[in-house]
Amino acid sequence: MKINTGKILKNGRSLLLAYDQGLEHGPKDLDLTSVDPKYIFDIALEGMYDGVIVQAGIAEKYYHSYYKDVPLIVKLNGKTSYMDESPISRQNCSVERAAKLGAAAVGYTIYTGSPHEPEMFAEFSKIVEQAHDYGMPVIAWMYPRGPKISNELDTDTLAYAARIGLELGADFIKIKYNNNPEAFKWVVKCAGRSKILVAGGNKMEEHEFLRKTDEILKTGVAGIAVGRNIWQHERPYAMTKAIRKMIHQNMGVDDALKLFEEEAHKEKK
Ligand code: FBP
Repeated sequence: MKINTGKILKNGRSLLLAYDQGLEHGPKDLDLTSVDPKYIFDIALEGMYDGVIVQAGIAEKYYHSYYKDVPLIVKLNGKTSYMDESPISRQNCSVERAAKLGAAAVGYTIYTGSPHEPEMFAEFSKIVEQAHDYGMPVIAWMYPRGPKISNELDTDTLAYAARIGLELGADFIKIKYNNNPEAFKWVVKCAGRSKILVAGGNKMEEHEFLRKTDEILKTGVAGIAVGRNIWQHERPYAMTKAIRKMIHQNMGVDDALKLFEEEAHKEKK
């Protein structure tokens, strides 16, 4: 069966909007605006994202035909911030349910280095098999974490996580950036034909985020899967336009910054 990556990947590049933080971190990440999933789906649609990532419950209640132009990515596992010692994230949604919800792809987090790694490997492998039977691509959040991991951003640790993602059958690997572009190229290499998407992280000042995105894109990744740096931003559409141009039209960071300023000014009016 051919894996249909074309819905979430355009000319080898992808810009995804992540909104599973309500479960992963709790409402502390949200405010009176971003607490409403409709706000995020509207940004995803108008911002022409290549996919929006949510848990099944949110997909079920908020993703409907109006949003059909935004590919839906259903996260199949999740854990709360109460579970940080020896993390395990168990499956809470089947591939079949995701397919019924209209998913273009599914996602699953593996905490490499956790004592519960074997359970997550086993669940993930079944998910890959089932999703591929539907022709659906699988995105693996490869996050080193647990007592054996002293530095989640260590290059060898990230490279190992990326390699595991490839070997377990992930089509895309979502991973954190180590702020070292030369070293990160090795992480990208280790992922082989699995495509790397970099996670956004805590909200930062827009100039910093755009500069970081530019640096990341030069390491050979397919794109980014960003959350808080968009929907916690007071100008999410201006941010989106600038990032989209960088990802899909190779716009340089200085032009992207200029575009952000212009668009932010328009958004203010
Ligand atoms: P952000 O861009 O907001 O960091 O989202 C990316 C993401 O991978 C989310 O999908 C997920 O909820 C979160 O980061 C998990 O990060 P962590 O486990 O480090 O809190």
